[in-house]
Amino acid sequence: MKVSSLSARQILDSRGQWTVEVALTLQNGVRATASVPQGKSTGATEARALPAAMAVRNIKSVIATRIIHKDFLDQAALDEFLVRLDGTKAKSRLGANAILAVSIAFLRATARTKKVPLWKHIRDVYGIWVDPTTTTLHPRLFMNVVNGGLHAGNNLHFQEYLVIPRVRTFAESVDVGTKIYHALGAALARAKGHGAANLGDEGGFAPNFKDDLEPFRMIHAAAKKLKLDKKIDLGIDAAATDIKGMTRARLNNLYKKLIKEYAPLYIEDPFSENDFKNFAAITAANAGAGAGVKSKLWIAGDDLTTTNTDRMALAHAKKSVNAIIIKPNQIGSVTEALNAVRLAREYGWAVVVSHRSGETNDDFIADFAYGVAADGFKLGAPARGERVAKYNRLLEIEEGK
Ligand code: 2PG
Ligand code: MG
Repeated sequence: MKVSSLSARQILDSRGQWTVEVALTLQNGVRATASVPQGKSTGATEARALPAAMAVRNIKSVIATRIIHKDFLDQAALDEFLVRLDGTKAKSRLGANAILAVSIAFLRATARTKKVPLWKHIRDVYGIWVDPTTTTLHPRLFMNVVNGGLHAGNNLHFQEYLVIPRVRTFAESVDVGTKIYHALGAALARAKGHGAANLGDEGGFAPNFKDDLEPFRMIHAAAKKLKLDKKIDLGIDAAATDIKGMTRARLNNLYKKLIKEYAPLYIEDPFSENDFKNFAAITAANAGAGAGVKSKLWIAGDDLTTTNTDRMALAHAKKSVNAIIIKPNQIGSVTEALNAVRLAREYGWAVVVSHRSGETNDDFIADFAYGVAADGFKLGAPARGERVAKYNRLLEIEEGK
């Protein structure tokens, strides 16, 4: 597979920050574009994204000159070449954003050449048989309906309050989640005034609350009124690395109360990014490492593990988690993100693929989540164009496209 042209430009993400878009053409004339998202509550061990202008310059002046007319056997060959060309551990020379954009555009162009949907091509590249008895072929949707932490200007310590529909299809999941989302918005406006239905970075509601558990009370009440409470699970991304002014003991008490009152399915980053020990304690107390998708509580690493197989090995050795967030832009290439999924499966962890808080309208991540048969897909609220793009792509995938 030969690349005949590669161009790059800056575009805006959903927070009005510059990010990278590339357009790549293969020698067979097939063209594809790709743009990359950007996080705000980023882990310290994530691959380095460079300022968009620098990343664009690197794509044009370094990557393009080195890859055009070179023959790449497959996705892994291209990604390996890019990683070597960068030569640093954190991809800080060329930029993880520069490398990932090229990696995804190449993936998309290859899928188009094969005339198959992107998710199907991802399944081929992933290359391992997906056991239908141990993994869900339809990832469950993790819908972030209340925003706090760094993603909103309110008083919530936790970053994300997740509604996780427990139904069979994407269409039904979207329907259940959206009904609860709308009912919650109306209830918030009634209880706290109209401004309470304003939205945070990921499209969830973002007013001030009485305490960190009030959103759960209100989500549960809204679901119950709609008779949908038995069709959902609840979860949070605490994003605890960025929680200020709460001791570990207070956090632990809050989790105990949360688990007792709401029996959540999912807690992401309950402690800060190097606290492998306290992750292990909450995992052991509630679920047990290795039980993965069958655990009654998934304790997931995000800032802890950063889609990085070295960090994952540490977390595995210390029995810190039984689930993981996978974000391709934390590591910087499609192949490395697939390797992280593969290792998570080896460890028996539940796999939750995730978008970022700063998104573009690129819907690649929906195909990726479905392609690797993730157990969950975290994708924001069903509002704002950059979030809705992912929902609508899932609906298309379900129609076989
Ligand atoms: C997270 C993400 C996505 P960010 O912490 O899981 O929801 O946030 O992209 O800001 O890191
Ligand atoms: Mg997170």
